[in-house]
Amino acid sequence: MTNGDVPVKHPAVKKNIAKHAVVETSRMAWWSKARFGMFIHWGVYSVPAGVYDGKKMPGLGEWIMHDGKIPVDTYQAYAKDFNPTAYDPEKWVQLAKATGVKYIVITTKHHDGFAMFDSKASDWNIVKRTPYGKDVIKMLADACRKYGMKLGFYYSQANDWNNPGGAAAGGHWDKKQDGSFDTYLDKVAIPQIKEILNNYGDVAELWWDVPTDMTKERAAKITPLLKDHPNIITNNRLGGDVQGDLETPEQYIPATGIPGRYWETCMTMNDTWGFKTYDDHWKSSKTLIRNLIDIASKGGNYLLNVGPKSTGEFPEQSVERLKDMGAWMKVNSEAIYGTTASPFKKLTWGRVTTKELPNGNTILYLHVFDWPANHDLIVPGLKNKTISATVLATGSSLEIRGVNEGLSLALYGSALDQNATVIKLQIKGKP
Ligand code: FHN
Repeated sequence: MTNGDVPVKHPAVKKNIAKHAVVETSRMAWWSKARFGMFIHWGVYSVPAGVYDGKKMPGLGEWIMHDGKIPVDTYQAYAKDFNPTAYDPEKWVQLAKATGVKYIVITTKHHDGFAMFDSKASDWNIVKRTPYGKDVIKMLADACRKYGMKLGFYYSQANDWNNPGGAAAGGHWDKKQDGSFDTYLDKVAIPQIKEILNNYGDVAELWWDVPTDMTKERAAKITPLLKDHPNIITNNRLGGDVQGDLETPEQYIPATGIPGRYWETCMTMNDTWGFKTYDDHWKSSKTLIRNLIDIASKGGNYLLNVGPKSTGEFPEQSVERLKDMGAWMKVNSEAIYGTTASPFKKLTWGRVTTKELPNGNTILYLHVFDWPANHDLIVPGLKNKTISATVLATGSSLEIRGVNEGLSLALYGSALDQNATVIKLQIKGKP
């Protein structure tokens, strides 16, 4: 899994850049300001949680049926043990808000075809097949509405390893899954997309994924379903050359952002989207905070994943990191929300986010990752600008000196954790 700065690799994205200039529209305004969302991958795969036939499975938690070539009847038996009695959606939403997240995108149906909502199109769902028997998507939608959290839905429109005819990257391993893909689309996917669009209130984002066998003709049967929902933001993964609103770099941060497109980097905190008992490659809270800063400094959004357990609780390691991020955001969120990309190409000491003010002035937020040993932070250009500089967290002002290559800012004697320092530069006019 790659993390950090990598060049934009996808030819399709390069094509998008040519085709789709970013047109700031009111429907994207809330999203552009948000900068930070929470992905939630939750399903019946949280029951095996990475273990099948007594073996620790190496792959993604939510891919266990595919990777283990688990027969339909064996896999569907997990539903009998799916009883998330500790599920408390209000607690989830309150933690998301305290973390500084502005929207949540949850899996309503992943590739295993298990609907986390009460679906009339397939009884392979949480209401019909589990002892819990409740519509967890409705419960979450109610909690989001109560606390003013925007809610988006992930839907695996093509891959479905249980409903007959659903696609399966690499082909089905159990004949029970065989069937016509177009019949699956007509009888399961399209009716379920209508259900999630119409039964749970406002949908902020629709997150398609893995468009196996999705032709332009098939995609053209799905896109009209959105015509009565003009404000829903969609991504670039429906298939059939439908570009959607968002590019979706996965597990990496494009080195120069994706100019000309809205983009949302989705990432895990460890090595899996769906919960696994045995996954201990957890990124540090500092890394997660720096990812958020890096992404915002390039003009993108961070969609950070949580994989709840089968009990309905977030893993302890996720909660710990969300609380650390919330503590940082409590002090520094002004330097993330509503900002745009840095005006500088590459800085040795950290990242910059920008805020252009209605009065024509500019705020630059300097996110200092590595304070220079000689205490002098060089900011290129700006030499003859009228500037004031304060430490965001404390308001204490800094000494500024013009130097050849720009501005030198000295921060002496700060008690601040210099790895988390954000300096607010207020500039008269443009940088
Ligand atoms: O196959 C899925 C995977 O399970 C996960 O949902 C990620 C999240 O972006 N998307 C696909 C892999 O690209």
